[in-house]
Formats: sequence, structure tokens, C-alpha cells
Amino acid sequence: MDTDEITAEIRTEFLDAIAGAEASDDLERLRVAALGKKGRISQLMRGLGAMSELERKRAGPAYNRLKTDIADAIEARRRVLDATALARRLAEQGIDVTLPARPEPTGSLHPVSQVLDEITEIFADMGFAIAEGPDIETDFNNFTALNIPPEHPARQMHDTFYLPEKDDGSRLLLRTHTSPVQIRTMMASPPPHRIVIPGRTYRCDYDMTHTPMFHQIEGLVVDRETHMGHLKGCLIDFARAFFEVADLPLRFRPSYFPFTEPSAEVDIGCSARDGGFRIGKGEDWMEILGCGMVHDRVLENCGLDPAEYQGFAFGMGIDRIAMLKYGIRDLRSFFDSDLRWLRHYGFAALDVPTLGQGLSR
Ligand code: 2NM
Repeated sequence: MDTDEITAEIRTEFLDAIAGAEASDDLERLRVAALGKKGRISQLMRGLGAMSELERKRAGPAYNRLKTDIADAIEARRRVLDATALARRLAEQGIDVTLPARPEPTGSLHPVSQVLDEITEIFADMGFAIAEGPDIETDFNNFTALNIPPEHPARQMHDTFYLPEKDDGSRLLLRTHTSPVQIRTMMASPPPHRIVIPGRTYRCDYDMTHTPMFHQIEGLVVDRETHMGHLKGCLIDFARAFFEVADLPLRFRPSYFPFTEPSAEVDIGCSARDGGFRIGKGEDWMEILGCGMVHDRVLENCGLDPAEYQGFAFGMGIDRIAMLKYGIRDLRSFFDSDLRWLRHYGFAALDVPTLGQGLSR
């Protein structure tokens, strides 16, 4: 056989086989058999060396054409097989583009975050701004300016986390309430002030109802001619909005705080009988916050003249209020980071009450 006959025979043999290949495995086998190191074309190429110059000039280009033709045929057949496979898959697995999207797993808001949002929103609607400050504070901002004298029990080591002593003998501490932010605010700019201060606070305490880190929200109003009536009206409106009971009974019970005079604790009416608990009706009282008129000495410590400016302030534990409103028994579960607990007690992240109401009406 001469060169033309040989290449024609191999071409026919492979092009027929390639055209009949039904799977990409078959194509790969044919590629190796034709173009592989020990394949038919490679064998032919090796024969070129033994040929005469004239024979080689005919055979070389012919072999190269054969090689290209087979490679092209394999590539073309592979594209046909791929397209067929894709068409079959699309036909088998029809996609219904009208189906609703599968929900992505989303996180949820911790009850502390939820209650913090609820409380700040109520005060924001009354015209309060949100103020924040550092967790690490000076003794002056946390105690002295607030009229807490050196011998006050809250100053002792068992209540307060102190940082190591500095060269000058002073010690920073983890704030035991958010009140230092009120001091910073009053010292930084002149009245009027109308702020709420949410944040983390720290006390050395741990049992069913106390964790060493907890959350507080405090409020401060300072202006001319501010009086107890403003305090009462503000806190009554707040409690009724927060607990969603329009005629919620409130009781202002005289109390004592070093930084306010007079001071009071606020109770809401509830019933806690026979293991049940209900807010707004019944014979019982539940304490929800402390408050009072800012002590003259606190105003003076911040450079304000009590004859010119008066203020009221209040504070409550966010965690405790969250337990009360959402029926959570053990405070310590707040900080366990247990996903099952969080899914049960968590709130939808996009559940913005005012927006939701606005859109549904
Ligand atoms: C409370 C209760 C009563 C309070 C007082 C002040 C300041 F800085 F104005 F003196 N800030 N917060 C206050 C008063 C806090 O928490 C139970």
C-alpha cells in the first residue's frame, strides 16, 4: 500500500469510529489509539525516518493532515455529545422558575438586643438621643462625680472589677452602671440634655439572677424648671408603651440612691398567683426601674448651677426586663450562646415594628 492508501484507510477507520462514539470515555480511548504516544499516527511518524527524501516529502504533510483531521473530529464529536447530555439533563430536570425561592437560613436577634431596640425606640419617639461611652472608666466618672462617697459599699472590691493600679496610684475600673456617660455628657456641653444610654455594665456577682456582665439602659433629662412631674409623666408613658397595656398601673415608691434626691423605685401592677404571671392586672407589684431628681451635688460636680438647671434620671436592667416581658426564667441562659435557645427566644432581624405597620396599612 502506498501513503495515500494507508492514510485513507486510517482516516476512514477512525472517523467512522469517532462518529459512532456514544460517550466521552469512548472518544478518549480513540484519541489515545490514534494520537497517543503509542498510537497509530505516532507509529506512522516514526516510519518517516526510514523513507527516501522524496517519499518523506509526500508522507510528512499527509500524516500531519490526518493527525489534524482526527483531532478535529474528536473535538467536534465531543461538543455534540456534551450538547446532547446537557439537552437530556435539562429535559429530565425541568426547572420551574415560578417556584418561590427557598429561604436562606437567617440569624435572629437576641432578646437583649430586641428589648434594647424596643426601649430606645420609645424614648427616641419622645425626643431622646442615644449616648454611649467606654466600658472602662475612671473612679471619678463612675463614683465620685455621682456623689458615691469613698466608704460606700459599691466601691468595695467585691462589687467592682478594678484594673491594675497605675503609676500614680489610681485605678481604672469596669463601669458598674452606665451613669458615667451622663457625667461625660453634662461635662462636655451645656444643657438641655435629653439622652438614653444603653450598654454593658459589670459587677462581681453570679447566681440565678446576676451575671458579672449585664445590660443597663439609663436616661437623663437636664433643663431649666425640670421637676418630678416630668419624670413621672415620662416614665408612665414609657412603661405603658413598652408593656403594651394602656392603663398599666404604676407605683412610685420612695427609695434612696446617692445620685438622686428625691429617689424612687417604680413598680408595675401585675398578678403573680398560682404559678401564673400577668402584667397590668391583679393585686401584686413588680419593680421595673429606679429613678429620681439628679442630686444638686452631681449637678455641681459637672459644673452646673442647681438654681439654674435641674434634671431627672432613671435606670433599668435590660436583661431583667427582657426576662419579665418574654417569660425567660434563668438569666444565665442569656449568655450561654446555645443556638437552640437563641432560635427559640430570638426575634426576626427585620421585624422593625414601625416600618411593618406602615407597609401593612
Ligand atoms: C438609676 C436610678 C436613679 C441615674 C442618675 C444619673 C445621673 F448621672 F444623672 F446622676 N444617672 N443615672 C440614676 C438614677 C440611675 O438607676 C437605677
